[in-house]
Amino acid sequence: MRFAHLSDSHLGHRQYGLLERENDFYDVFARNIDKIIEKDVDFVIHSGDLFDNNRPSTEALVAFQKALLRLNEAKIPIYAIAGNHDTILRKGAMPPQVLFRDIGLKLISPDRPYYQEGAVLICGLPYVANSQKSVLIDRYNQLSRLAEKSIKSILVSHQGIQKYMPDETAEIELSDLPKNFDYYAMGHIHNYIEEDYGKGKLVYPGSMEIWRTNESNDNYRQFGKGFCVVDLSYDTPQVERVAIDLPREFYSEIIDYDKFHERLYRIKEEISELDNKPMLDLTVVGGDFDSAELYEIIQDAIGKDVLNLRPSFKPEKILKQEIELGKNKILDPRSLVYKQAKEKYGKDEFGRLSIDLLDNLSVNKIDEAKHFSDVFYKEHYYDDEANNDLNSDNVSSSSSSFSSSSGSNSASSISSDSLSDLNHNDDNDDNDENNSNNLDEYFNRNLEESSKKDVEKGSNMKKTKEISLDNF
Ligand SMILES: [Mn+2]
Repeated sequence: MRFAHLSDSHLGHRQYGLLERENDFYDVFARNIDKIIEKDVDFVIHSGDLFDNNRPSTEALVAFQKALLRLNEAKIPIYAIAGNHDTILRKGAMPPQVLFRDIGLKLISPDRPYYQEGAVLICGLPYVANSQKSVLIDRYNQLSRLAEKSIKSILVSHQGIQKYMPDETAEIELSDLPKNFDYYAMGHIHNYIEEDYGKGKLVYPGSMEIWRTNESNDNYRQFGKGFCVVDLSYDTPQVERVAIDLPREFYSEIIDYDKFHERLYRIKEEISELDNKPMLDLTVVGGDFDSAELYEIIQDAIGKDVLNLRPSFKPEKILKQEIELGKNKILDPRSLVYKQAKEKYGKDEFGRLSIDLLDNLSVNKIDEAKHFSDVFYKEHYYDDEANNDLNSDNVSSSSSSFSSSSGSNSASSISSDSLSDLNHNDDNDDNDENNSNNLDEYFNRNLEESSKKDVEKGSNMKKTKEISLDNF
């Protein structure tokens, strides 16, 4: 029994507002599907963030439709969950994946939490937000009980695990995952991660393209971008990494001013060999120079040969300032609000709620933020009876819109709760990416002002959007 595991394809992402980059994402997705068909696997699992946002463009929908039809033709079923990017948080709201259910997509959702594929149980759930951690853990445990009865089992989940995340705002610890699955088909983290866990393997295949500039460094150089082919016929699953070439190179370089001219010349030579214009991020550090002048030199030398040029400059005096600012500079806003809320109210839950509020308010999602506060309030301050009312209310709304005509296999104990309402989506689909330097700079200057004024008013000023905050 062999299957392909992929994740975080982010169809529809138009990096830096460039149509070429949007097409790159479609192109690489199609080539991943080609390769999967060539590998002749028994089925496919997609672990979320199929689309870059919860209202995908027609182009993005068609890109997936094409892939699905080709998999159908090859008689390879595909299972999927929704990630934080492609779900909608509202009672009864449907993720775009629902569109494809009738043409073969096997959507794993609260209404249909598991499927049986031969001897393999495939179960899972869509992304669950930070403040709903207890719900997530309950759900994992329910699914774990199903797995106990199965010969082979796969858990599909789109969450961040603390151990692999750079900040302190992941939803779960590694040990929160039940230990009795054979394979943990994870999504959300864009790096490639493969590890033994319990009796099986835990894998993040990573994103399929470089979605954020810093992904060009991470471990992309070592493992590439792509998917995994997993063979379940061994005691411990065998995982084969399949890297798929990206449509264009992505350079992200830090150059000492001393070596600037030499290195620029080398880059010019390198990129002249490439078939497609690369993306280029250059940071020049140290020394005493005029940034505008240097910018012109770079632009003249290679401006025409790259698709996108993003230079930044840190001459000696700026470097000095950064050292003086010290540690605060590397604190990201999510970690900061998390820490402050946790300290102030003495409980982890408050920290988690504050992250959800920040994520949503910073992109003007007032309704969603309100939803989180409501759920949180009801969970923590209502008595049990009121809580039950809340749950039964959610049952009717989620099953009326979500249940599929053929959803016969779902376990009623699992499907009858409110997870569909707890989906969370950053929807950070603005075209302009922030690199961390800009973010830090901005953060140091404006956090206090903007968080007081803009967030309280509930208006999404452009500035708050600039500090919008999803990592993945
Ligand atoms: Mn993602």
